[in-house]
Amino acid sequence: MKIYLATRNAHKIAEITAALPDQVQFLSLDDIPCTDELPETGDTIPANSLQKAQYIWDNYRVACLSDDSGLEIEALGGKPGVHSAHYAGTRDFDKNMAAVLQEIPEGASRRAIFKTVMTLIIAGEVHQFEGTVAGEILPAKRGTQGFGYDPIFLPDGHEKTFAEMTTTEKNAISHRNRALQKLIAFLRTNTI
Ligand code: ITT
Repeated sequence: MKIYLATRNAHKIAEITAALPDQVQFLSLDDIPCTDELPETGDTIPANSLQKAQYIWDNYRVACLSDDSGLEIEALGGKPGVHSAHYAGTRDFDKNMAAVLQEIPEGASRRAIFKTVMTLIIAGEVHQFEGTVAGEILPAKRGTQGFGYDPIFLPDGHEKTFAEMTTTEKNAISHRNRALQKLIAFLRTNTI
């Protein structure tokens, strides 16, 4: 089956396509073609995820999958959360990491979770899948791979940050892949 991926984030596309089974043909928004900016005005990650997929379904009536993700830091009351992409006012990953590192109070918990909510719309029916991974926020960046907050996130039980891992290593444990595995199980039993 064909699923259009409702995202403009090339890093997400790489991680998702690496994990999707062969029976699923992944297509991009350019294949529709759709050049519109996807709406993301919700207050929560699930709401934003739904908004992006619903926009594609409503306008193009194609099976689609969106991914809305964020980093929730305990000491910051769950921020940056739904605002992860533009936390410091821009999409600059270094500025966003610097902002959260500066805001975590001295001596406070450094516990955090990465969360992904994927929304699949097939034949107008909405299905959501959530994946999370817990870890610690390091005081300084480590590693150059991945994207976003990967250099400051050390997943529990691992010695490497997400930015020190290959895509395969990150995919084995990531929030995104945990959501994807639920999606794949759903597709296996329901549509493909
Ligand atoms: P689309 O809406 O087009 O999918 P986006 O980059 O705007 O792309 P989000 O709204 O979901 O995506 O924002 C997620 C932000 O959270 C992203 O820009 C990163 O800063 C961060 N993020 C999400 N997943 C991440 C991951 O696996 N590793 C590191 N940071 C991540």
